[in-house]
Amino acid sequence: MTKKNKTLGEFIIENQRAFPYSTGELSKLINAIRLAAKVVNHEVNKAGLVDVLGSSGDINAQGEDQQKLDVLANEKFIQSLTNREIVCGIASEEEDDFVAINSHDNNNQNKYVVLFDPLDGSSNIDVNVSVGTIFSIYRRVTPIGTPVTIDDFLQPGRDQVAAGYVVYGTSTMLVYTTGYGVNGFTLNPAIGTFYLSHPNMQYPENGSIYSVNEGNYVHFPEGVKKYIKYCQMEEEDRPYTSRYIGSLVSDFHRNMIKGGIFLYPESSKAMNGKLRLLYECNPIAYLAEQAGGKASDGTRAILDIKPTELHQRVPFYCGSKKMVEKAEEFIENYK
Ligand code: P6P
Repeated sequence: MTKKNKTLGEFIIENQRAFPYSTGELSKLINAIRLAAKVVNHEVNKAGLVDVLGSSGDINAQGEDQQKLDVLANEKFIQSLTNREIVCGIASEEEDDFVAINSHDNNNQNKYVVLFDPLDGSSNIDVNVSVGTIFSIYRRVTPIGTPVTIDDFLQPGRDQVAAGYVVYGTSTMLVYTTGYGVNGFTLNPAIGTFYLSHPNMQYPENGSIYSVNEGNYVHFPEGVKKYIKYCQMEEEDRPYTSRYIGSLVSDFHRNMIKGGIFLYPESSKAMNGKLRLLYECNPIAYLAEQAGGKASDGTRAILDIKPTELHQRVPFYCGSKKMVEKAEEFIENYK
């Protein structure tokens, strides 16, 4: 049984020992993310006090109004990853194209690329609802020492070497996996240290929470409508409880702890749904599978999808294995 109260730093070192031939770069990468998470946490927590609310006036790659904290979080993560001389390329929801990181000190020998949504759920910032950072890490596929190309970023989620999120909520947590289970660390803001609070997180195989924006119901495919009605029927262990925060990281985090399903379906308004494959669905799907859950686009496992564009969107059904399988059954039967 993993000892609680271990710090994230101790945990990383302990796991580093598990990979005797690793160069420690992945550990340095997680440490860089840890630092950026603490800086962003500080800014998010004081957002209501300092004039960082409201729009920066810029528009991001999604055509969405860019909140100042989005811009700040994006800058902090890029800065932290760049300063540590660890990655060779970065892709962000806030950047139209990927950013090549040329590290002169080690002659471009860095082998990891990082994709992230620096502040997901940012529309919730000025109403004091939890937001999050989501990150996804791959080894580059093009030769080390050459400039990164789009191919280094358009990898299937199954090839991630690590993924995780920071949830800036009632407490700030860093939850991540390197392919050996999911572990959650809670920040003690008084000393700026993350402590192992949720070792070996497991997705309950079943659950009684469903999370979907029911305001889009009329636009959903027939199978999704039928599944939502199934959740609401008074039968067996139902009706389920409806819980929807409108912040992916928060909805996912709650469902991973309590059991449940999150749905962001395609609709007549958005043929591929809203969530982005590379830096929202893939990392969340990797965590879900590592914790024993499931994530699909309604028919295919999210992690098996071969990406074609940096900011592409996919329908997203993620959570307790049996709940996702039941939703897929309805989607299949009413195609
Ligand atoms: P809607 C936040 O903007 C986000 O990208 C996810 O965090 C969240 O799950 C989803 O959009 C909410 O979208 O259309 O229900 O407001």
